[in-house]
Amino acid sequence: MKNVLTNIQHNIFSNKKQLAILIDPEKIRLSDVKGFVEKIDQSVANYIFVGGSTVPVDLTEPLVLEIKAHTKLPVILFPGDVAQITNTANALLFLSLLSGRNPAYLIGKHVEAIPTLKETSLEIIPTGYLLIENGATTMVQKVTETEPMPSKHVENIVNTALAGELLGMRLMYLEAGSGAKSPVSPEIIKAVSSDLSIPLIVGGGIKTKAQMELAFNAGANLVVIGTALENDEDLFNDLKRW
Ligand code: 1GP
Repeated sequence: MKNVLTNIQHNIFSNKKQLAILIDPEKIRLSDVKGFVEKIDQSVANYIFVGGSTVPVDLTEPLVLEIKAHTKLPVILFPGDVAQITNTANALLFLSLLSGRNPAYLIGKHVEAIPTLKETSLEIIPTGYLLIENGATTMVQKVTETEPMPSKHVENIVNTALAGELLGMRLMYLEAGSGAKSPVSPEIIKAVSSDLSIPLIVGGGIKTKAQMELAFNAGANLVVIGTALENDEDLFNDLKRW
């Protein structure tokens, strides 16, 4: 059923905070997926994102199948590359890296993906993706050969997000980068969310429940946590279903 975007919108309408746990196929063994997914299932998480910047071909599909064997939560692809697209997931964030000026990540990879997507049953969700500087060089920056947006240029970040909305994007993702030192600031989240009409996703460097709450309170509709849970599954104790 193609209902991921509708579900996100419905939850916003009902004032529900939404959490996605990101699983990077390179960072988990298939044999550990069951235990990890059971913890996700007992947490407040609403979605599982799957993806990474440098995932070898053929790792994504077996991972998605293994995740789906153990949970009914929707699995949403958050791909770093075309090779990470698999029909076994529920939805695909069709990401355009609006913060950068590398045509490959603005439109090129999308054209490459069409032969796969023509036949797909995936729900495809056009998503604007903005990499915001966090004080350290991130993998996204290296792989895409783009610069992140300076965090002090708040107006430019807001304008870029709004341009994405006017281009027809259905979600906007503010990204500090996987394992970022510090997450996107509440100031930026607040400025973007108050002008934006589409759902706002915030991720990168969120390591604690307090940081997650800070992002929600600033206006994030959906928060993404990956690295912190890879490093310490005890964080699940703070994310138990309320
Ligand atoms: C990365 O936004 C996601 O693309 C999640 O970031 O791994 O730092 O939680 P973390």
